Amino acid sequence: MKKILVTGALGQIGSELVMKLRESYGNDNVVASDINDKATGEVVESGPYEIIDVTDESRLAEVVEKYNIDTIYHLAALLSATGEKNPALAWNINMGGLFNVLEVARKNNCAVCTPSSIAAFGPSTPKDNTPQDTLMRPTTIYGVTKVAGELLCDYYHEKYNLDTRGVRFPGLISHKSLPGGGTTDYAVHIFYEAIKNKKYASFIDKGTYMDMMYMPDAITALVKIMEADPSKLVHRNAFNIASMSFDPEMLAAEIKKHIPEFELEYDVDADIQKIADSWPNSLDDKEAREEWGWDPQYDLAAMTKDMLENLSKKLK
Ligand code: AKB
Repeated sequence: MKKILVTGALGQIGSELVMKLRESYGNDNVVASDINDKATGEVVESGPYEIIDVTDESRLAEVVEKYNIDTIYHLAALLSATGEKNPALAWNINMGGLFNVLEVARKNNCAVCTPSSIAAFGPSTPKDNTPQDTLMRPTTIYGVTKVAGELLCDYYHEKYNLDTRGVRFPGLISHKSLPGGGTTDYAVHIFYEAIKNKKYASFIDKGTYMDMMYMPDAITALVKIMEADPSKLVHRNAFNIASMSFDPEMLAAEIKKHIPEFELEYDVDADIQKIADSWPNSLDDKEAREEWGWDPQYDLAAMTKDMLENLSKKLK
């Protein structure tokens, strides 16, 4: 049986990934960790929980040794909008944290899964149907840490034969935990406001297309890539994955099918818009489909329906 450690376990992805992994591998075999020392809730209460600051390598090593961990899902990171406000902190957490995880994994022979992002691309990348292997010159500190992280994971695989794997996540939409500090967060906030106030002022401008994904597909991707036959993986650490691409108008039109009174307004944040403008409109995920059977289940219509149903119950 696998012994798994998840860093950043209380974040938007972690809080759902931990519960899914515990369902599959058993509660005691999945150790959740986060920097939060006052956390409560299902992640903390349904299995082991450890406080870890990923910039502290010795603490990471202590937990890995204590539980005999063989697989690390490393999710702790600062996102794009927050990163631009404090580039030094973003570098420290994203690169320092990843380096520590890889070193501890090397010394304890753990497999490592770290998500990259559409942010690894930049303005000179082909915008539409962005290929798996292409020009990558990101202009945000978050993007710089993501592309460097992909290369670092490749390096540990090549040099130390460490089993490193990962995907490039688009904006993730979910109803359980809110995202924090991302450029794509508008696509989550819009649902809360649509249900509560029947209107939303978007900080991303009309006509700005970005890839997005519903959380159940994102969780499946993380589980599936770690279960994939390693001999079939050519692009280990940075698979493009995609399921839908839309701009705020398209998303609002879909929401209106369920809430006809809903109104979309704009209050564009120039700094965040600049980040969005530097990212691709849509990725080509052919390699992920071919190499490990990536097959997303939710398109814009299915995601919107499910989000509204679940959030309406939650906000009642
Ligand atoms: C962000 O907006 O920063 C993230 C991402 C696309 O990686 N959601």
